[in-house]
Amino acid sequence: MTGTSDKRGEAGELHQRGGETLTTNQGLPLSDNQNSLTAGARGPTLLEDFVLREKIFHFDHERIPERIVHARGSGAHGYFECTDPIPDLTRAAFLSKKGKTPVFTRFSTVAGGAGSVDTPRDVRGFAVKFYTSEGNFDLVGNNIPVFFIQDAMKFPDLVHAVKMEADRGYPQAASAHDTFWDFISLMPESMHMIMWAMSDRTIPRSLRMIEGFGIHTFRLVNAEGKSTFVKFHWKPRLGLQSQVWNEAVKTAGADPDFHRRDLFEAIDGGDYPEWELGIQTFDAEWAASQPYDVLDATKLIPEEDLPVRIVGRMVLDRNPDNFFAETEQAAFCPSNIVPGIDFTEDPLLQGRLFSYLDTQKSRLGTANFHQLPINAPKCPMHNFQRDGMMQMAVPKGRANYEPNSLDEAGEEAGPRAIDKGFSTYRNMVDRPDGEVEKLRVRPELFGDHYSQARLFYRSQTEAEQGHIADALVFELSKVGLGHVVSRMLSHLRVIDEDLAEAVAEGLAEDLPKPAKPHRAPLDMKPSDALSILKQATPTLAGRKVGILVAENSDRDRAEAIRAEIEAQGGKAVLIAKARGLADEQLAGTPSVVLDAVALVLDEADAASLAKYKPAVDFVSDAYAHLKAIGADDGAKPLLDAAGVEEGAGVTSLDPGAFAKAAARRFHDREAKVW
Ligand code: HDE
Repeated sequence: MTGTSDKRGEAGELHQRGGETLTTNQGLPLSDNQNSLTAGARGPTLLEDFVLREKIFHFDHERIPERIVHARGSGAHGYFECTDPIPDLTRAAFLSKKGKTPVFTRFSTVAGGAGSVDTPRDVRGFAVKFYTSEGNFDLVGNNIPVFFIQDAMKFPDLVHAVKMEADRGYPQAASAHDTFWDFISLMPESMHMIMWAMSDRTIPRSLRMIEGFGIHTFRLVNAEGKSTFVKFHWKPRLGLQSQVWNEAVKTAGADPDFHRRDLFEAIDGGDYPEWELGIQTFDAEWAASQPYDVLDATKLIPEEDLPVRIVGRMVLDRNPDNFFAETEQAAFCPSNIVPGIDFTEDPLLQGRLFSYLDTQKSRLGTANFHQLPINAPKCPMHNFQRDGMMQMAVPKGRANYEPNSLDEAGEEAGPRAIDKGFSTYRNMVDRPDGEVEKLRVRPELFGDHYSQARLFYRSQTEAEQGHIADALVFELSKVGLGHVVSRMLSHLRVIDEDLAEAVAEGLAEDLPKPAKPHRAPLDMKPSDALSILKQATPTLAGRKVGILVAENSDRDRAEAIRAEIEAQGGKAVLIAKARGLADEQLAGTPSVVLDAVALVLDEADAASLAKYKPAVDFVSDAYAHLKAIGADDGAKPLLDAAGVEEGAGVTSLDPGAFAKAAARRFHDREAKVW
């Protein structure tokens, strides 16, 4: 009996602490949320306990199927602002006049599960839902402007091949394994994408520092019904920045949520990430004169051939209130378009128009998923679709069909289609004899699989080309099937002989005969816009600098460096081995989560830190990851222990000189460190 009254006391106290009254899902006020209903204090739990049953029942069903691809993602709310309206090109309201449109954006990796790490080598999804006044427009893109395959028919094979292998259930979130490379080696059309996937684009420093691409050619349609082809681009205000592979690997361990945390903290701290929306536009005649087919998603349009025109900007300024309700339940569909935007016959896009709608039913369990707050349009929505599981709306009256004349009897007749509503652009695919031919063939120019792979590779700096070769060596070294490695080398020979040789040497393999291309590759003019390093402009914006201090440090110097970094838009934190001496503790802040380090130490402190592994790693990793290191003579014992040599990027502690170096990475160091 004593037990029973104690229980009541405990529950009562907890209840007092909350604000609102705790209830069941039915609204029944509860007096005890801590103890099951039992027959006596030590007796069995009673089946009657509906409070317990409801709570456990709901918990048992908390999880929903994760996305088959792009399961791991992070989202944020914000707005799109049209700054340069294009009513001449499109009648889409949100692009026709200056003004803001709310958005929700979700970034993702592709291969890993929902709980996988943020920094594997992988493509990043970049999906934006625009809640426009004419309905939701979803621009569901990636951070790479091309794709692995040309036809939706191959997507399930691609995804099966890259995901964990069917029998063994690994590797998680990695393309470095047999089945992926087996598939790729049999798929010449993937070669262009493989160049991008093996480049530093797939190991970004931050989601705030990636580009986005709609990939497919879409149409813009103006008020007169004139169609213009368009490619969509997102360009990050913070510039592009990648990690070094070794750094990405270590980051996966140091902070599995590196990108999610970075996005959340930036927005939480008022440092709102921003992208410009750009378009490349062209007509059918221009398209016909290019050496590639604009309906082929494995091809891009070089910016040098067709400049990107900026029409607006997107700012992400609000974190989700609830990860599950918003980020997890967000349902993007490329088929969500608005009047003034339309599809093309790109066979990859056509397949996507079915898949996304279909998959939401499986993930969210009902055809009414559009009623969830994150998916619901913010403009009025009326139609005759009714019922279904989890119907939230309560339509009135009898008018659930069309046409009807119920209004003649004085009843509500329901909504009507209007002339200026969406109508599909009438692209004439008819032959002169009036017949429409349906074929399962690819257009001839889709058969050029290597020209743009070569263009991408040859547009990179030497350091970036080295990274591509290293990435291929790493990935292929994990492939146990000899013939697959050999087949990949044969493709690389067609892309670029030097690349093939570098990879073959790294793998200690002989070079096989080159692959036989369906169409001989062309030498396209290299494009600087394809290289991260050629476009890089040094900046501290969005970057985080660590200042290592100890007992005897010159605090004024450390603060002067912090002030300079912050004056230039960066973040700076003091780090020390001892809790209490600085903002963060050295053991928990390895330099992989920083962009540059300054060592404000006297010789005694540096000598003692030189015997402390996390301190030596802190410096040697920063050095190996090509980051600026600011130090003076005092830090020498630690620099020596970490193997740091003088040279570019190793500066004094002068705040100006260090801040200048901290704004970039030093790729010329690579030959020394790797
Ligand atoms: Fe997706 N893709 N995809 N994809 N995709 C999905 O839809 C699919 C493709 C992309 O943050 C799925 O809601 C097919 C290209 C992003 O929620 C699924 C094909 C591009 C996201 C699906 C492609 C993408 C997805 C899984 C070949 C870049 C995450 C869950 C025809 C332009 C969206 C879901 C989010 C998600 C199918 C190819 C981007 C299964 C069939 C090309 C960013 O429907």
